[in-house]
Amino acid sequence: MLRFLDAGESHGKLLVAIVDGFPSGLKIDVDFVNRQLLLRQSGYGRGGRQKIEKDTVEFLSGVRFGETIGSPVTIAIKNMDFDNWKNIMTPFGKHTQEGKVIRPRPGHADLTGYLKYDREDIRDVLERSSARETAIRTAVGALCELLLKEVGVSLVSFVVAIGKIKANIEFYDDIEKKILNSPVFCPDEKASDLMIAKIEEAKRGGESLGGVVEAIAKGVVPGLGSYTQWDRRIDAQLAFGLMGIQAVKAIEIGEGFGNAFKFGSEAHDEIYYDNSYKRYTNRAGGIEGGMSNGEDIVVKAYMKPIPTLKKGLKSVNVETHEKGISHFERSDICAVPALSIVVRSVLAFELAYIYLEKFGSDTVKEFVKRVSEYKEYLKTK
Ligand code: EPS
Repeated sequence: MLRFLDAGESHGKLLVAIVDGFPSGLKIDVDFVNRQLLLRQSGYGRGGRQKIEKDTVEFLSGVRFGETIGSPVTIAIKNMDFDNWKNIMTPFGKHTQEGKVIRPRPGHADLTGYLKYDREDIRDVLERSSARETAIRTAVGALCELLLKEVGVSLVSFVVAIGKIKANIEFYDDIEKKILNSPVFCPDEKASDLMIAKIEEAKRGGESLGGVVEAIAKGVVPGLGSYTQWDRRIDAQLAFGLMGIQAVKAIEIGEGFGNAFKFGSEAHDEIYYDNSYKRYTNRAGGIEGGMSNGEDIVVKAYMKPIPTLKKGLKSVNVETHEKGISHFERSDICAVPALSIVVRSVLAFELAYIYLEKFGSDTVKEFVKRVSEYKEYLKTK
């Protein structure tokens, strides 16, 4: 079973993850992992922190001579900013009031975390609830994407909305190039410009912005997941993983939201046969009956605006109960472009998990063989 745990505070020494159940024999393309980390950092709308960090992955276990060996893979990313926070984030140093947070941000984990873990300083909560953690999850997902590539699965993700600005996505062959040409990772050039203007408007107003991202997995075999138990449904598993991303408040599979308002004949994807079973449309986002159906898997994640606003929101001082304005020190204005990279990684992890569950194996060699045998079998149906 593929699984991972991660740890690390936003301004602590490092972020770390142990990935367990990863098959042996995968050649690690470190450049690809670092490319994804760089992209996650570089979308338009980020704050000052990204000028300090230079996220790169370090392998601490489970890899020898560039190849996974079957044992747990431990990876780490250093927080460069730790040097500026040593006094505040030290595990054993002298207690300091420096950097103490006492006015919780509405929409953040601040207040409930402070109550739940009985802390005096909200910093103890915000350090771990911070979306900085998505850096290590991006690295885990990038590893999984390398594994999926071995069985012909490819992923792409992009931004479809920032605030009220919506993109008109047309599927060009060179979509990846169009995504990377856009500072907000949106393949619609016009919308991309409007999104940048919207982020600037938010910046001037001391505001923050949310939005929507889409991720697509191509080349996924039919039959992943199962209708036989509720918790084996692939749509349930994908939604679980994706909802676990900070600030994501809704997940859509295919045209899940829109289909609720249509007649059945407008919502379903009619079937034809052309060497394999195909659909005229893909409104279901590649999933029917809790199983992949062989079409592209299409998911969207909806992100709320970041709760750290320069202009602040009404809050309360937790030491005096006096009215006040929520805490602000430094923040991103919009992290939706970053989310597109994180969603791609989380989708890769969930798909790798489900692939290994069906074709489970200890080695990449076996895994690839079993998937290709299954593809041969499908041709006989
Ligand atoms: C975050 C607050 C900001 C973000 C951070 C997430 O950090 P800081 O308080 O240091 O300015 O930049 O995200 C990252 C550091 C990252 O790498 O994504 C928060 O409160 O969630």
